[in-house]
Amino acid sequence: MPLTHTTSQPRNDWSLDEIEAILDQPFNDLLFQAQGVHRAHFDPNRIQVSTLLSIKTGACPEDCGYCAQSARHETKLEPERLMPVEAVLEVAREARGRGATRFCMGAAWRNPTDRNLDQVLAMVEGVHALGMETCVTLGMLTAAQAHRLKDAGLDYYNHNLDTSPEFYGQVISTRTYQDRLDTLDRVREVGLKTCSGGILGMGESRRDRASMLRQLSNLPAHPESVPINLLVRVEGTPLFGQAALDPFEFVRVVAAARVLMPASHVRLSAGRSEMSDELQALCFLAGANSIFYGERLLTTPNAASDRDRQLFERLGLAFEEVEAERTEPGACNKTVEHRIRL
Ligand code: SAM
Ligand code: DTB
Ligand code: SF4
Repeated sequence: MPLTHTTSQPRNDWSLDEIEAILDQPFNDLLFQAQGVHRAHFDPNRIQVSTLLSIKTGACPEDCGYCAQSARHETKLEPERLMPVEAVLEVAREARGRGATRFCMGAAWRNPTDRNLDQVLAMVEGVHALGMETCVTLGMLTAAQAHRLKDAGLDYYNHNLDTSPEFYGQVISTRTYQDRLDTLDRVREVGLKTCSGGILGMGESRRDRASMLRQLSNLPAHPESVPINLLVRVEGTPLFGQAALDPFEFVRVVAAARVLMPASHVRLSAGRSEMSDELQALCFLAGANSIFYGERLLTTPNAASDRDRQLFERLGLAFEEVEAERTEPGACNKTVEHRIRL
């Protein structure tokens, strides 16, 4: 019996053994399964694009072992205070001018203070007024803060589980896995769309990768966006010397994410600048249908925009944007062609 039917409804009762069995399949069988699921839910030749901006950089009190922005690691990063609202809107306008329609703002905080949040709300309102979709990632939130973000017109909140509950303690000690699940609950409960995924290549096992996918796919509602990051090995972080992950293992996880969360956008996130065109193409074949577009991620370089444009042309892929419900009520998931101007 197949492990999943391509037309089946999304499930949130996956067992770890089922997910491991999906990951353990011969590579060609796994990609065939993922392709079937992908084509049942999406146009396979359209990719959603988001643009990222770090609105507050570095000096973070958390100890995430992968992160350039932790004050506990000796990295070369220059900390920067929370940007003025107008400066953020200037970058957003420029991104919009190049064709971007979703703007994601990241802050190196354990959690925002209410005063910080006031400034972020003004950014969200300003970007929303530009007609762009908005996403922020600010760390842990209270329910009241989640409400305020929703009221300001925020569309998505990014908060990653990062890895399995079992491996988590080897990477982060200053916030618990349950803290992350609690923030995701609060965000979902106020009606925000969730963006949640993890990082591969931190020394975790395949079972850990299955366990992380189980956490994500068994949430009460699948995250609308699932970023799969390949560890960017930043000098000065504890994970700098980590051995490179087998690229086919990365593709397997993308494919399994597609099978487990069939209607979610699976985002090929950090690490693309180190990936060959062929590896990225395999990820798209495995069901990845979203990327970060632009020269930088938060603090590290992203794949160059002209390289992305060429890759998309060579693969016959078009950039798409999912229209926000607010612009066309009842028309969510309507896909429109989205051309990036360089
Ligand atoms: N400070 C907030 C938090 O951690 O919740 C938001 C920003 S944080 C940089 C967002 C996510 O970026 C992390 O959860 C992690 O998954 C990803 N990330 C950070 N550094 C990374 C790296 N070196 N390689 C891959 N992903 C990374
Ligand atoms: C996500 O999953 N990846 C993005 C976004 N969400 C915020 C961040 C990647 C950061 C990569 C390292 C850096 O540039 O600092
Ligand atoms: Fe801080 Fe977020 Fe980096 Fe962790 S991932 S150190 S919380 S900025």
